[in-house]
Amino acid sequence: MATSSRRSTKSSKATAPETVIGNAGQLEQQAAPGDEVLTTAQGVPIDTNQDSLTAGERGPTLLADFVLRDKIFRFDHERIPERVVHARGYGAHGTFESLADLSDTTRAHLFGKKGRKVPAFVRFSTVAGGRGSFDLARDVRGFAVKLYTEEGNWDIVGNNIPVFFIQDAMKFPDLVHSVKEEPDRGFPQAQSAHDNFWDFVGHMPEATHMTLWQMSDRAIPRSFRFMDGFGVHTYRFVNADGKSTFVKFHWKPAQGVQSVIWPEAVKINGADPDYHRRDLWDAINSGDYPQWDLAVQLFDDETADRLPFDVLDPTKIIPEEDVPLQVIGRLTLDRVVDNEFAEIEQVAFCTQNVVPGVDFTDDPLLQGRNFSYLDTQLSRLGSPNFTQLPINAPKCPVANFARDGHMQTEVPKGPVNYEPNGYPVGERGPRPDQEASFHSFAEPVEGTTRRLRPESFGDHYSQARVFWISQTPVEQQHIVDGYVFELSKVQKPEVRAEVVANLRNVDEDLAQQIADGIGMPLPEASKPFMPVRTDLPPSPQLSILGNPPDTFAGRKLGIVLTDGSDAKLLDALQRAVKSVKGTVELIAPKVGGVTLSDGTKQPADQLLKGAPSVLYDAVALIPSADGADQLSRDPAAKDFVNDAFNMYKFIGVGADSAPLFEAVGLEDRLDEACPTVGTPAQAKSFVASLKALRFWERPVDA
Ligand code: HDE
Repeated sequence: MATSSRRSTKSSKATAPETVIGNAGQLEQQAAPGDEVLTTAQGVPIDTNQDSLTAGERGPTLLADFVLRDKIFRFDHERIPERVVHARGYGAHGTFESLADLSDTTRAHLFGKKGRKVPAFVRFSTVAGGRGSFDLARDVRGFAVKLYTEEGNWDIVGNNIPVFFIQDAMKFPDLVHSVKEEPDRGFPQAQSAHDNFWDFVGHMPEATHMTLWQMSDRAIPRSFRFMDGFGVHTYRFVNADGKSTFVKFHWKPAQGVQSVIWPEAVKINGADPDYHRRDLWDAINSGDYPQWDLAVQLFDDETADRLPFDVLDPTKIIPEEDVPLQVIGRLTLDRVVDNEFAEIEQVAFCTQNVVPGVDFTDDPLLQGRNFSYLDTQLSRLGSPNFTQLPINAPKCPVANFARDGHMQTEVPKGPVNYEPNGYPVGERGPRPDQEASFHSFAEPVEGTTRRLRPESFGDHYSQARVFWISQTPVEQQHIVDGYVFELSKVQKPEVRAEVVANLRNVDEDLAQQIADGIGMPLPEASKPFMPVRTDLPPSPQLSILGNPPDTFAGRKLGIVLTDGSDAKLLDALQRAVKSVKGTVELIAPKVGGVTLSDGTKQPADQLLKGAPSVLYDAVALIPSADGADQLSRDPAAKDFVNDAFNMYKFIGVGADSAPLFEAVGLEDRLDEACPTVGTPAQAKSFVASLKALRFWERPVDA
């Protein structure tokens, strides 16, 4: 907005804004020195922001009131169509640094030398829910990265799950229709737990692998910071000689991968629907910058031919045990957005945004995406000039003969908007440059035009089985629970049967457990297109719990205080958490705080009734004896303890808190993850134990 001197007040009066009281008591702050002057969109300064122009004191509003019309008009058009998928998301700015010289493999300038840095923007998202839905839906998470390189924008538009539901773009509209709200009733919102989704995937054996991932803990991440990212498709790196190497992209979080459990997700969605976006915002603003390594799997045509799956099939992974990961860069997110709409909502990712040295393969899903993303931006952002929006604009020179269009913000100079032309160099406009340019990979292509799925895409179950057998028993139980929950929301028994019939091809025990959980007879197995391979070994890398981060860094301890809580103990807990790079939130019966044992007044971060323990990775309750007595009668305090216990969390049990634990009947069930925390030394050892994150051994249904 304009801030010329004409627009800032010159008044030398007091700096406090002058508050004018209107005829009917309405308050208005008039511009003070340093304020910008309020104007219409056309820049006309206005005298009041409270009242419209009427004829007479109680008379009609006049059409002549251009100030009112300008304001309402701008407001009426504030919303744009939300994304047709991935509508709910959140993002941040950062930097990507190359950690490898890959010039033998790709001519991308970024990887020409170790240490090259480019600005980055990342948007994380859920898929099915609308823009206002909750963060902890059971859903795939989008992980879309825009790298503003010297050779143009490179977008890696990935997910936190390495495979996809379908093999061909032709099925995408059907998939999305099936998972979104059912069209007659307009619900359920942001969840796959309904008939249409399971009906569709039950009829699509190729979706079986992805649904196993979706029912696993991967679909309920603890935070965006604790997720993997995957490019999913096989791409190509192409070097200066035009030689291609296949590449799969993986983002590995330095923070480790971590998820919540389903009963926790259900409660978090009510307690804090913005749990994930708040987490990212808070972490970055506190200087705890999340980082991911960019790792690649590089392989040649011979390796691709040797693998038991088609590398063009996006429902398959390439196990890390077969083609190991190689770290080539690091992404750091270190700046929150200034404006959610201008940056997160208007950012436009396109899979076809690649740079010289990066190219596509014939994965049919990827080919379809290359059309869809550009196309969708037009209906979302309204103009092909969306590339000029600050968040989308490349940070390298852009020069071509594209002109005009809605919302053109550039003012091209000179008479030339075509080529070839006879104007001299300097006036004739831009020209191609062979050396610097993107050259499409010269791929030999032959064959007859046809609409047929390749047979090499036909093994729908073997990798689903690999995923299943690679999980720890706790993770397997979560997968079973996920299916039982979702299929219990399905009303048609035949839809449930179809899904379980497919799962019998993955693992009989899995199918049986789900059937038992639902209380249905085991249906006959569906007939696989190809024999299922039972000889493939597990891939330990596919388990989250088998690869624990072993740190409390970036995690949060919630401490419940009352009047009289031990000041020294609180200090010891806070110091210990800080030393392991975690954070603390203080919770009290009143947010105004408590008076500690030494008489100091300690403000709280949260009101106990507004901060259930599901919001914390671990909790400690250190009330005074009187405080514990009061908490023992407080339903919010009892839920706090019960949930923490039933969700396998570490609980620091204050020395005087017995009445509370007795009130919930846990006094005899406290285990090694519920130690007494009464002294600073106990506080220290309790915090040291938190790196295990959960105590899965706890028999919660005992
Ligand atoms: Fe997307 N997808 N997608 N998708 N997708 C969109 O583009 C589409 C697919 C992914 O934060 C849309 O700008 C088709 C796979 C992410 O802005 C749309 C197909 C993967 C985001 C679209 C797929 C993704 C999108 C909607 C199958 C993981 C959010 C708004 C052929 C590798 C990006 C938009 C953001 C968004 C189409 C499949 C990831 C409609 C046609 C596979 C992370 O263009």
